[in-house]
Amino acid sequence: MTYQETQARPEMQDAILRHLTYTIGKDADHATLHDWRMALSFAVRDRIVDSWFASTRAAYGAGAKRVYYLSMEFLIGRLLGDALVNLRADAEARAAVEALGLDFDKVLHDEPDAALGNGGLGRLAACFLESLSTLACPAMGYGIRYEHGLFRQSFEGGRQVEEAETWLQQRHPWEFERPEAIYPVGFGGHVAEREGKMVWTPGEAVLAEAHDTPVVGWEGRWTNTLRLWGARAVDPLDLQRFNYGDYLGAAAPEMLARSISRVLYPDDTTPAGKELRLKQEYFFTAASLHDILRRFDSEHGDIRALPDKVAIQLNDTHPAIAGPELVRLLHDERGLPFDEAVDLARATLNYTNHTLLPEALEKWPVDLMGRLLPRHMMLIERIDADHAARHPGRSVPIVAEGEVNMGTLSFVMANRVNGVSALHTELVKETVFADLHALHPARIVNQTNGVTPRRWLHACNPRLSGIITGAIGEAWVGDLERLSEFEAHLGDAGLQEEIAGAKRANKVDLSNWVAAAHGVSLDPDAMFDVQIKRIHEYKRQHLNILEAIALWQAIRANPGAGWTPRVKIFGGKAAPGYVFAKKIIHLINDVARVLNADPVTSPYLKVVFLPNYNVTLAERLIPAADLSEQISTAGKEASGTGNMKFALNGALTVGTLDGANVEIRDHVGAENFFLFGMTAPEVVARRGLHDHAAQAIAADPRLAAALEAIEQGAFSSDDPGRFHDITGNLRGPDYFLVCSDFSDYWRAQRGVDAAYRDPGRWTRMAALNTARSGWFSSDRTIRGYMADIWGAAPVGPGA
Ligand code: 26W
Repeated sequence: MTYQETQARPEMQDAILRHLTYTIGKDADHATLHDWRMALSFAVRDRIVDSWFASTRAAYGAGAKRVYYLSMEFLIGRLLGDALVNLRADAEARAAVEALGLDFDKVLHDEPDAALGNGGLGRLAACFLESLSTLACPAMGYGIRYEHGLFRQSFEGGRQVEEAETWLQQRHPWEFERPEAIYPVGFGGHVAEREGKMVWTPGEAVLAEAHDTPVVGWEGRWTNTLRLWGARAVDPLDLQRFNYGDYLGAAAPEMLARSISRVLYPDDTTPAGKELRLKQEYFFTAASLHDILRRFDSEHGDIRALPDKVAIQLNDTHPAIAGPELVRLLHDERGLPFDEAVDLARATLNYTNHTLLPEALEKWPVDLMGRLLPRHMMLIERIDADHAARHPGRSVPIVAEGEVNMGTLSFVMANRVNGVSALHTELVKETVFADLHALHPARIVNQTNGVTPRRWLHACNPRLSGIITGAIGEAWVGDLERLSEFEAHLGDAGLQEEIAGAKRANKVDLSNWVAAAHGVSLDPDAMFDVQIKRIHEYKRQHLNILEAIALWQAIRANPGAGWTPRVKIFGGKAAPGYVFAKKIIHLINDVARVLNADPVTSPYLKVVFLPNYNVTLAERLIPAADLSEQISTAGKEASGTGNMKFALNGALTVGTLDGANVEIRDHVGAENFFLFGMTAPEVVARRGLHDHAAQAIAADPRLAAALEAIEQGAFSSDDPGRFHDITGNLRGPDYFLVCSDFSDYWRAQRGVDAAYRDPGRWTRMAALNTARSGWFSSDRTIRGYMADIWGAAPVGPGA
């Protein structure tokens, strides 16, 4: 019996009407869809607050160890549906809303996505918070309350166009302002020695104001907090300037301050390297550490107990300044000896690496760091010297060639460092941190990523979820590895029918939505082949479209050869400054235009690029997918998490032995996975060949023909040379080995075609993917962090 069920709660309908009247100030006759959505949100929020208070009290009462997850990104998506599902109130809410004469799905779809992230790293953070609550682990997420999340993407003439995202232009029902939690954060200025102590006097300061969002776990048993910092000026208006009529100058302080939390940087690999980005990183990290120590002091006396009561996780290097900042707070402000401050900080901090791409590892110029954070630069040099002293002749410098290496700093200041898949963690030990691993062989551990089954199966795929619960009960939602019990039922032909029926119904829903939203008709009996993720050369969306061109040419050459109808669906944003990625988007749209208009081939092959890919679009696409494209160059995708969501929803994977694909294939069985391509070591070897691309093209006429078609302007007759930079790259450096993996990719795809032509076999393979993917729950991942890294335990009932 949950906390809520014990309470005589007002009927949902009454609660909605009460909020419409008294919170929104609208009567039912004049209420808009937006008003109803807000009223429903407030009605649901009321129920969460109870669990929230109870969890907060229980955590304080238990004096429990707390986990703090510091991340520049939280790719949350929508919250209303998720809250309803976790409170087990979705059916009740649907009934209440329909009783009020409204369309429940339309009400839910009025909510904008909270797109406070770029991709995998940000979404992982959101899944982790939900699992931390589901496991009743006392935890807080800390991040930035961007006024503008990830840009809105649209296409003009096949090109990506970016617009500012505006989620906060309307009231956000899921946050609570916390004016009492407001801290000054300094920048610049100078450092002086006074009575033997180093004193930093910042040159400027802004205020960090907290906005809290409750994160309710499965069945509403526990609710943690996501605290997002908004920046504002210490004194918002320069009255003198205003009185002189210099209105802009008068507002400048507020504008300047707010620019720190104005917008999310849309880069997900190459750091912008801008001063404002470093200000953002320090702003939220400093405010968070200030808040963490204030809470620690309110519960515990001796700061030396910090590592026993607090575990901090740095989500990549973006909050890496936490190391020097914590040393500054412990040494400069609290007077601990330097070495002790460093050891205490190191025992409290942990760091997760999410990428091996050299260009993604943050390095800040020493002069910029020294100007913006003079005391921290001094402490970084001292930490560097201290580490070198502890490892004479073997140390790895944090500061080198005039840059501060934030990866090395994070490693040196961490108790544990982890990779996000088994392969990635091994590669982290062998490449980017090989020297440091040799110095600290026990520091690197693996925690393979996971996804929350509530949002990514139970909520987004109610048809399949219902079938599973019908067969094995619903315990799987809170304990996903129970999915394995589903396998024993798969011999039942009726059940297989149901599973196939659910997938087809999901595909019909998607086809209807794509037709309504984008005017493209998709045949729900065709194979839905889906690649959705950020656009990047290492993710090889261009390999996928090359195969589409070769398939188109093959169908044209022999239309009657019994081709398996296929729809290739793409989704994904390119960082605005990433020209090559934007070209890939243009190519895919141009190819789609030609192929979809081809009367000979379009019955067998269509290509669609859905704009503005985000969390909500993923929730629409993944349940309707037959084939999941996970085709990155081996050794480049740290883990992937989309791959896990597809497998759970009964899509089969065509993929390389990269990231978590390796573990997915191990769990679902090699016979239920379409493998192709070189392994990570083979990739390194192949790169040794200077003309690897030319050799591959010479050896595969299909590949050659596909490249020629692009070069001759088959898809850009108005500008034949439009994609010569792409074909030039593929014929030349082709660093991500698109050409060398093409033939094997083609082979694998023809195997996919053959399997799809046997619906019984396909459905069985799909169902086995679902049944055997329970391990990829973020609950399992978080249990790993709690045991191996944080030393944290659940609190409350069932602890
Ligand atoms: C500073 C610019 C920047 C911003 C974000 C560089 C790098 C990032 C992220 C680390 C990129 C990212 O999202 N990495 C993805 O993290 C996922 C969660 O662990 C993995 O599943 C993906 O494989 C990895 O690409």
